[in-house]
Amino acid sequence: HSVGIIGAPFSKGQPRGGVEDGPDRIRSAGLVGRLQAQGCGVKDYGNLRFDDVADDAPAGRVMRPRAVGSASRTLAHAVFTAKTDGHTPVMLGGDHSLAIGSIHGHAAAAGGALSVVWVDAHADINTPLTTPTGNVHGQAMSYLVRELHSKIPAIPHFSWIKPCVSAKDIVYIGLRDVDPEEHFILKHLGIKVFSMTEVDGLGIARVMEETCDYLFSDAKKPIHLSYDIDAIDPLLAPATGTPVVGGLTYREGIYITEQICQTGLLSAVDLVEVNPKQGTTEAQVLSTVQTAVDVLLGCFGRRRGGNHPAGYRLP
Ligand code: DIR
Ligand code: MN
Ligand code: MN
Ligand code: MN
Repeated sequence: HSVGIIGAPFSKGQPRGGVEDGPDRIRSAGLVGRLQAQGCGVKDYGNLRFDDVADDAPAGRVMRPRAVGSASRTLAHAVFTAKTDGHTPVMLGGDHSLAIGSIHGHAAAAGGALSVVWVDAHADINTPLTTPTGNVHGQAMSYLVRELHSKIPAIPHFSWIKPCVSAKDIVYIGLRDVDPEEHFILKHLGIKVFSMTEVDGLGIARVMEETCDYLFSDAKKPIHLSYDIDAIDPLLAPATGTPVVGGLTYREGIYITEQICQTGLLSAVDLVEVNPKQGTTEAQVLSTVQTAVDVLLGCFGRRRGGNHPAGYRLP
């Protein structure tokens, strides 16, 4: 594997400061060295710099539309470049509005259809007209899904965004805080959802088996894994903007990545919503950041049963 790390210190898809420190904190926890130690090539593209937008009045309910639209466009280009350089992009957020750019850039580079596995406490599929908060991190998916295109009004700095994912190519895992309008959208479009209720009922092994069966029922497509750290239980990952009780355990959260890695189809990853300022102690921040690192190591071949390099010989 060759991993292309893209830091995206962006927070304007939601109201809380601090999430822009996610990329550097995740790097400081040793991400690059640990990926290399498990045999991954790593190119760190560093942190993106996002344009300041002076006048960014809401567009209808949508908050800070110009900053969000332009940051995601910058990120889309960076992901496209990393992909065409031959790397598997790992976008370190920043908030989840960035998935608009990440998935858009990935789809452009892949040239054909993608599967999206969205691991999150939230569905992030409010449209600009249903959003209760105006925060784009709660709307990211709505701009990407083809079947919602007619429900998306024009928004300044969003006109470059073309829907690039089909509803049937999406799987959600970990949901436990879904707005009524989002729930209607998920049902209406027949989107595959493994909420925490299904994780409880089936167990994570069945959930991942069914996820893979579902995604591979037609053509095997490259997988975009968009992993919101708030999918993990806040007892372990408290340093995030919108924690929700009753989340994935460490073991469930890592098992998801091991199984996605096993498919051999993982093609890009987002790790978002690590917000060091939302931790009340340094221990809380470290627990969140270390969990994020382990999620990423699991995406790129780390197995809890152990690993050894190909061609290893006993001395
Ligand atoms: C809520 C909260 N559904 C919204 N969403 C997210 O703002 O649309 N919180 N993503 O993290
Ligand atoms: Mn999210
Ligand atoms: Mn979330
Ligand atoms: Mn969120």
